[in-house]
Amino acid sequence: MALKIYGIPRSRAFRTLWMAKELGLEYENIPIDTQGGSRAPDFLKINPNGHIPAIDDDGFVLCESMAINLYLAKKHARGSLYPIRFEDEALTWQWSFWGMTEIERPLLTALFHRALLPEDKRDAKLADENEHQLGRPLMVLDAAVANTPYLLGEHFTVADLNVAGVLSWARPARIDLGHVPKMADWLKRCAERPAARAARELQR
Ligand SMILES: N[C@@H](CCC(=O)N[C@@H](CS)C(=O)NCC(=O)O)C(=O)O
Repeated sequence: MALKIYGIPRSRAFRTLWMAKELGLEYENIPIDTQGGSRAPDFLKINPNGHIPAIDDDGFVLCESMAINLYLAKKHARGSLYPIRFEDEALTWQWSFWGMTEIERPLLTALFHRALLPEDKRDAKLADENEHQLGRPLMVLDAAVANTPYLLGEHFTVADLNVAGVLSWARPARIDLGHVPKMADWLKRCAERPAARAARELQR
């Protein structure tokens, strides 16, 4: 049975769809939306949290975008997208948790208040404050990719995908990346991968 990926591509399910494309997996995308779909009784049986993405991998159900990507990469791509060395695996977790805890919320707040909310509901000051909060973490990321093309070194891994997946909101949120040029180059390298492009196509 093909992997089922629940969630419309214009959501955090984008991260999982990008991973599925990197891995060349056969999958079925079930377009659960955020306008009620994720709270419908049938979907709550899949993810009682009422959030997308979630997957059903031959009966194994999992939610949380970062966990899903770590699972899929470890299952299908140990030694390439998923590292083998314990230390590299730990760094992969570090960067994935970092993406969720250090940058996701301020980035999403800026995105909502600059692009997603109806204009009369946007708070420009709040958006600016949240962009300001991103200053330090983005400098940390800039330093991490100053001397190597990817977070773990020479090769793109799930660590890059998970962090770049979150940072795919930077452009629509109009985050100024001028002070973090190495990070901006890294983000471009990640975003230009064929699998990332293919996943973005699904958002059109
Ligand atoms: N930490 C979760 C967050 C999931 C999440 O909040 N997804 C949003 C869409 S991007 C959602 O399901 N919103 C609809 C709702 O909460 O009803 C993850 O990374 O998977």
